[in-house]
Amino acid sequence: MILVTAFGVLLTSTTVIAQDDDVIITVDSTNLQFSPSDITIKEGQAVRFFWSGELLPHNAVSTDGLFDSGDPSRNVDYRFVFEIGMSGSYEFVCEPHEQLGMVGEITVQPMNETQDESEEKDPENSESSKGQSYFTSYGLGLIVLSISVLLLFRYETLKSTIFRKK
Ligand SMILES: [Cu+2]
Repeated sequence: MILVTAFGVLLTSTTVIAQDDDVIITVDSTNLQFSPSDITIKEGQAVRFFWSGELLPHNAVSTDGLFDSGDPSRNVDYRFVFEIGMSGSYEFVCEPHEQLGMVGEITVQPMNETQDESEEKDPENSESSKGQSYFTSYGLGLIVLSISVLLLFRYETLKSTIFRKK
């Protein structure tokens, strides 16, 4: 029972952490600006466009069509997750107020640099395995060569002993 409760608390707390990771973009007091308008996040993080009871209806639409909070509204709660592999820069606008400068930019950084390093290690590994197979075949050839030399040598000595007997 205690374990179940502890697990439940753990599960709840991780969910809360995931939501805490969200970056909330709202509308500032001028009613014509996103706040904050320029943000930097990491892959796997979500951006939440959130406002309620605004004076004017707004929306958030990325210029490349990746995300769209829908029709402009005084109440918006729209969450978009930037998955792994979606690093880059994304500009977004509020369609009714784009001309008034209600625009923003989301910069998504790669998850971590160590992942790239591990990917770089792969070709090295295949190269070393190629080198290994090269040495294996080279060694095998050397063994075959030494055996044939040994046989030839034995044949020669055998021949000479036969000749001596004659
Ligand atoms: Cu707007």
